[in-house]
Amino acid sequence: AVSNNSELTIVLAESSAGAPQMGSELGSRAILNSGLLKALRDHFKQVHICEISAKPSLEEDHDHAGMKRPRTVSKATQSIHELVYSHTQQGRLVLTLGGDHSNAIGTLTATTGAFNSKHDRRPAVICVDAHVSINPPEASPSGNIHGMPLAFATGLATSQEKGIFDWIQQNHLIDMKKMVYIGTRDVDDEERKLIQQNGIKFFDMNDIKKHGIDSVASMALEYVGEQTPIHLSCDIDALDPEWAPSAGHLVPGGLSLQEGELVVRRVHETGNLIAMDLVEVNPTINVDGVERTVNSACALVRGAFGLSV
Ligand code: EXY
Repeated sequence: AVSNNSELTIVLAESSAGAPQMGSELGSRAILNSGLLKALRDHFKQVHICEISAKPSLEEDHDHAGMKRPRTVSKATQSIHELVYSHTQQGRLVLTLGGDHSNAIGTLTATTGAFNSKHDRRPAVICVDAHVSINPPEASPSGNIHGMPLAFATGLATSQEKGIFDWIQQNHLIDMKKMVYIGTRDVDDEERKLIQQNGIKFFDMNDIKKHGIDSVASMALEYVGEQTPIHLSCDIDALDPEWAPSAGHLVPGGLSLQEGELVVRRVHETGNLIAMDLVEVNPTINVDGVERTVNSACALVRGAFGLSV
């Protein structure tokens, strides 16, 4: 196993500054407080909890180079990075509960940086997501940084501007050859080009319909290789809106909860999971569906860490 698996750090990434609407900052606690914390405490020898919030900044945070609220997001993700980096280096598993997907800029750069410095190898990244979220700012149709995390984490996007992602270093960047998407179905033209140009592996919903989720999980895991630490980055919108209606960017035709659970359990069974992100649960959207969405999020976390159903 690549981590000691007996200690878990939970990072509450209570920031929605990367999304067009607020609300996902309430997702972290909604997920944790629905029985999940107790289940995780029963399962792990030790559970550490840390929180990072990004209150809407009172100072000026004007758009920069096609990004909205760049300083607020940069600052929040840098704090997340520092936390996740140190806990990963201590051999702990890390679960980050969002918040919007921009928070993954902090988590992905952290696990990669920590494994690079300690073990001299970069983790694989498995993204379970309806989107590929790899828009460089200049290509983004919206300017929302939650559509950009993989661009910054791979180095396809960079910023030299003081206070705007200038903290990201070369040795934090994830390996595009060890990256795979599962569940994609809403990809911008520019994103499609980048995926093709860089040979990034993906299994979209058509692949899942064609091969079945179990074969797709096998192919994805085979692609990343045995003995490779895995960072699992889950956006709740990978699931069909039926299973996760309280999310900001609903795309029909997604994974059933059962399919989502199968993927995360297969990741668990490798014994190589080092970190998981669960982002974009927004309790202010489709209020009637919050419980359902939170339950789905919990099921994915439980599956990824091998808790009983
Ligand atoms: N590709 C679109 C954009 O960059 O604005 C939409 C991104 C939505 C990201 C969602 C929440 O994870």
